[in-house]
Amino acid sequence: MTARPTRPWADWTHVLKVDPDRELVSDDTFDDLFGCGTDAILLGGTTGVTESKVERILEACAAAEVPVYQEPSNLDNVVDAPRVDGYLVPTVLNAGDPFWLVGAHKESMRRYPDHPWERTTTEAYIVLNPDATVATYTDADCDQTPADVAAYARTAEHLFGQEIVYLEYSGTLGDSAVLEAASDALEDATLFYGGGIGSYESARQMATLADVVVVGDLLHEEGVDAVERTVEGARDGQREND
Ligand code: 1GP
Repeated sequence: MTARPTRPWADWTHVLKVDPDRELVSDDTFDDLFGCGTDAILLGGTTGVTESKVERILEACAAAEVPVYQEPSNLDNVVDAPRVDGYLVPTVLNAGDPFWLVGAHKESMRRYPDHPWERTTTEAYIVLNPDATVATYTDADCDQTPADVAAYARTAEHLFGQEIVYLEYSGTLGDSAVLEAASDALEDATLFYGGGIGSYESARQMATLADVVVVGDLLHEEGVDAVERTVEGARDGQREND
């Protein structure tokens, strides 16, 4: 068996988050999606994701060369399949409900003792859009200054050993001062940014500060061509970042 790379996300610039509970726009196919230039596909959504919906997409991914990761949103939709290159499991640092910080994780250890833990990593989420479903779901305290977010980022990296810190503005474009504070605070951890990326320019802008930009809604609302423009923007932003 070929060894899987360690920390592959350190080489990513753009991730496409596919919500198994949502459809592609008409005319788009999964083959279009796999050819859009993204570095990885992340299967995840906050609500309505079931095992069978994830499996349907994994079947479509069978021949795709792009890496496919699952980001399970609850205990009921973890799919253990060889096609899944890895599992990125959110832990929400600013969750009001500790279930989303550690409780769900403990239950997953109880329920899935034989899960492929060797290809499973946590992502330290900081949820920052109070109007997002994920904020309601986790009862997140989104009232965070740039200094707070920097402190969370350092906590994640230095105390909790997190390899990925994820600023989550799902549904809206985030505050670049907050993103910059997180970027400055981190040493080796990879900074993911997600939320409201809808154009070449917004992807470029966020990729000048984040290591990886995550695009979600755009795929389901405007389609693969629009996502391709964000891949170009992210690559250009990353070059400015280097
Ligand atoms: C959502 O961070 C991702 O979890 C991407 O956000 O859907 O707003 O692009 P959008």
